[in-house]
Amino acid sequence: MRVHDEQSSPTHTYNLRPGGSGRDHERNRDVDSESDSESDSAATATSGSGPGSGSVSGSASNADTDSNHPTTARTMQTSNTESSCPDSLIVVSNRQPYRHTYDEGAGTDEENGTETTGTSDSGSGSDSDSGSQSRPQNGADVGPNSNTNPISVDEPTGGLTAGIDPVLQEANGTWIAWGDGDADFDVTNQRDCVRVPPDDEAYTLRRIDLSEEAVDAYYRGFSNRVLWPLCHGFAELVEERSDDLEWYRTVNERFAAAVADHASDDAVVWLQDYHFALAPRMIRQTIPDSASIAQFWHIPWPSPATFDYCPAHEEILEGLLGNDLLGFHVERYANAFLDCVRRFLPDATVDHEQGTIQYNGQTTRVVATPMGVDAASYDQQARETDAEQLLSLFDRYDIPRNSAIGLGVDRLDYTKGIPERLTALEGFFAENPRWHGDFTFIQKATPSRTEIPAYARHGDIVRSEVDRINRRFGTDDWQPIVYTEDYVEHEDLCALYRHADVMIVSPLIDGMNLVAQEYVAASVETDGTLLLSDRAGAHERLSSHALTIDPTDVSGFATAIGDALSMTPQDRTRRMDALRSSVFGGDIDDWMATQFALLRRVHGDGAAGIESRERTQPM
Ligand code: GDG
Repeated sequence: MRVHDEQSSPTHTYNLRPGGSGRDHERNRDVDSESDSESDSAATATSGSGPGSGSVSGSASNADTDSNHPTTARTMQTSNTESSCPDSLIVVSNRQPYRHTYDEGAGTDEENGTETTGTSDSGSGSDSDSGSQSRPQNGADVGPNSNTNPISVDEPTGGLTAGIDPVLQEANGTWIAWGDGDADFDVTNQRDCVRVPPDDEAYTLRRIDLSEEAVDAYYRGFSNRVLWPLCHGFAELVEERSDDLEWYRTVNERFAAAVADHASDDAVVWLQDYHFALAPRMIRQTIPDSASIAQFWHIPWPSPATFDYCPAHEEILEGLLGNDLLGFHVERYANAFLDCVRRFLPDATVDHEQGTIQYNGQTTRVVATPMGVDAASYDQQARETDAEQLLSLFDRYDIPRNSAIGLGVDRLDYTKGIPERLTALEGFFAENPRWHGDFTFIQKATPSRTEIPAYARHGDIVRSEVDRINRRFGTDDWQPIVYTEDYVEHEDLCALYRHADVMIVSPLIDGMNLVAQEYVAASVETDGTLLLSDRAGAHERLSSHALTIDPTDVSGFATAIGDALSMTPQDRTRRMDALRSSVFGGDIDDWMATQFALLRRVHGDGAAGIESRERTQPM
């Protein structure tokens, strides 16, 4: 079965927009001390030459886009001045979709600590660590400051960022994100806005300028030293530093204030992830009642016993209950959230069956909507791989050409179960000498949050384990584990996915895990096998035809590697066909369409329009 052949190219129209807003763009306030509230037209004059298209004007003549939209109830309104920031759909994320940087040699990438020449990892787009895979557009001219180097623009090429970008282009909406590029504020207007994409301006990117201190405390502090470990059940790794929570509040306030700047009566605000747990309530207090607020929480939600360790846990819950809609990947996280509200906010009315919470006169609907990947594009990219490309990858990594391939692709994060995977591989090689030289495992590990001690320690453990195992089994001609922290180009990643005989996805816990789905989408020969941890959100979608592993059961894990390698071709294909049906049947476009369908219901009818709790899509 060739599932991909049955997929039509995704030309979804998202019937989200509630109509043109005609709101004047008077700024309520601007907490960004660096920027002021100059008029839009004055702001438009910023930067005569800019990146990509060579223009950074706030020109917003996209009414035509809307007129092509078959399901829009009201005609989309062109922004009322050149640099007005349009309304209706407002996306808020930590990571921005486009980043402007000066071409003056490589810098250090915030998210992965590696040198960057315009690529930023990886995936979801909701986080610096899981942001867009980006590719640089070639540089334009200079910004208005003294730096005369050309400017490059990273643009999204994968993951959530790439999924949302065309929707915002269609909706002429607004995206609010941290501006982390060194040229970012040299191309924005005086309201910190720039029209994007650079070569086809369609929506407004509003950048939030954060000081190094703010980033360290909000992002590397409360977000990733407290919320990340807690939500993943690693309470022992929580590191509380004195100012981090206060900075987290401050940064949430700044994003909330930016939302208020752009929110019309019928705005739909869609926040991404755990960097913004407090913002929804702040936003609710400042934007019109008729506007809707939704959030997708991309990581797990912990049990009440674990969440009890969270500083300001009531404040966090109250913040999130500013949302009309709160989404998780899977039911168990949604349920855990409901459990936490019941336990820590006794005044809230929690209806587990309906998935609703009444608190402070507001209803929040909690849903589980598993996220998919852009399956068609992984399929297509994989098909474009040629033999030469594969051979050059074998040569690059010094892999014997006849070797079977195993693959792992992860951020270097303690949740991803890489040490456990290495131990299982060691067990496999110890028990199966006949595979020495004939099976090579490639581990791509993307350094992440390296300034945080728990991550630095984890990276050291992984690297030393790889060395130890390679010393134990390696020969002059063969290393059992090829380990790389280098960024792998999208095309090469798809080639590796396509040709990997075994893909190992073994997190100790994972909100979803996109890599598992990407592998399946790129397995165009249907001859690979997925080993999948029962603790990944993806397991709920893919368990029936992946080989399930408990990542901590080293011996069972090692056996499963052997089972995968010795599986009959028929069994492999049967399983992979079924996996591909799942992955193509619930791709990123389906997920987006689901989000917007839910948003519309919340926006239009409130909780009254919702009959029952949204269930995780069955396989
Ligand atoms: C969070 C949640 C949830 C990695 N290295 C390279 C590269 N990648 C890409 C992969 C994939 C992405 O990074 C990783 O996504 P994951 O979903 O596996 O994990 P997180 O980064 O932890 O994401 C997670 C996700 O948000 C979405 O909600 O699934 O549970 O933790 O897309 O392909 N891509 C390229 N080169 C690399 O070297 N091109």
